[in-house]
Amino acid sequence: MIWNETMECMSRKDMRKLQEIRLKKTVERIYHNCEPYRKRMQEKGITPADIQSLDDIVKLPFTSKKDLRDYYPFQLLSVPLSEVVRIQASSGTTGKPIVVGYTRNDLNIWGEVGARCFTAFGLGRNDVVQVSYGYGLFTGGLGAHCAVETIGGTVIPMSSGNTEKQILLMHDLGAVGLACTPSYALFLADALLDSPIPREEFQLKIGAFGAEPWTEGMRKELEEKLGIKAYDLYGLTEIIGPGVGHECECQNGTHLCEDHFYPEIVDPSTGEPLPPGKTGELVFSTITKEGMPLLRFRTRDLTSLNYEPCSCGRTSVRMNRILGRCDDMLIIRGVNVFPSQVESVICEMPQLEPHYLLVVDRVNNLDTFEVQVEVKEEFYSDEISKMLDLRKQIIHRLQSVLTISPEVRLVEPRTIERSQGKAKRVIDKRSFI
Ligand code: DLL
Repeated sequence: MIWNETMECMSRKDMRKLQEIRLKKTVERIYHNCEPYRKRMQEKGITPADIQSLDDIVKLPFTSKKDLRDYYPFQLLSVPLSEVVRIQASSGTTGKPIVVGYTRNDLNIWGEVGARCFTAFGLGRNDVVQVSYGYGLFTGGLGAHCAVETIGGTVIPMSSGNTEKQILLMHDLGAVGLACTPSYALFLADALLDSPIPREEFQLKIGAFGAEPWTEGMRKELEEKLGIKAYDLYGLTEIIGPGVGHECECQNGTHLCEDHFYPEIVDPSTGEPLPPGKTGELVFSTITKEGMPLLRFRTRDLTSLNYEPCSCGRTSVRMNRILGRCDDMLIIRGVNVFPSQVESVICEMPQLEPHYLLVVDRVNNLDTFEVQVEVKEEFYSDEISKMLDLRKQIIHRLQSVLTISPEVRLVEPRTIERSQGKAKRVIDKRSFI
């Protein structure tokens, strides 16, 4: 099912026309209503009249996370605070959070794009959906909540935590959909296995997973463990929250709601636009938002775009799996390493659980790199030679993917700390030196 066929299946030519009209209007509005943007544009010597087509977008200044911190909390609003009906904030780890204000209309748009996502996952008005993303300032809980309500489904506003109750309600209320981070879904999958309630008594069929990078291997793991179809849900606070993009039944790329969020891919180091298909940093301009519209926001997410029509019938551009964030990339002994590369190796090996941790340090001016990974119960053995052999196999595979060789520490099942929200996969002790 497609929620909004007009928008999701529009010809590429008409989509560009629509985006152009919306971009021009947004630039006009921002220029007149948001001082920091006006100043930036004046510094670059441009006015809204310079933006006549989508190609002119490259003339506009970029916006970064730092700008949102510098203009905290409300200076990037393009409407008076009286028009703002909701505040959300991102789960920043350092300093001030990133605060975003939404007007009533922005919330309607959020509901609309969320509805497209959950419809594409195969959910509808007859389905019960358990939302186990955190509720509060984080956009996951309320974003997924509003999406399910918009399609007329029945939402269980569970939030994260309280595992026993998660399992009890999932069973008793007959949840068909589960919306949470992939790492929390793994945690719930283990809890489900431990539960005395037999799997056949659960109705669960569909997972709406996102908020952190995950691999195809992790999808397979989740689909097998939970007996469901696992779909990618993408979004970020600054743009709107979950609902910026979603997979469809083809599970072959994440469709972006590009009539609302115009995407570009740029070279992360130079900011130069890259052609379709090339991997680089994803950049969004919101072209319908009122409260805090953003121009050319640098997401730090690394991916590529595919403009081929999808066999599901949607024509919207598809984003390939996010490789990681520019700031997640580790440089170890001069080599670029993404946690997702390690995850794909771990998920390929039947002896391993998809729970892992990368520990990087610097000893005597040399980088050390350790991968800790859990071994499945049935493969965990007291026989040292067996464990050494497995360790050797893992090092070998990691080396062929990463081109550097890590230390590997095999740990017992269920010893690596579980996450109820976004997983923490890396401890880089070098940052404290
Ligand atoms: O994580 C919004 C969200 C909530 C998306 C629930 C999906 C589901 P932030 O906390 O601002 O917002 O974090 C945004 O998380 O730039 C990506 O790096 C990462 N991210 C989000 N979704 C995905 C995904 C929410 N499907 C940042 N795949 C983004 C990979 C994702 N990374």
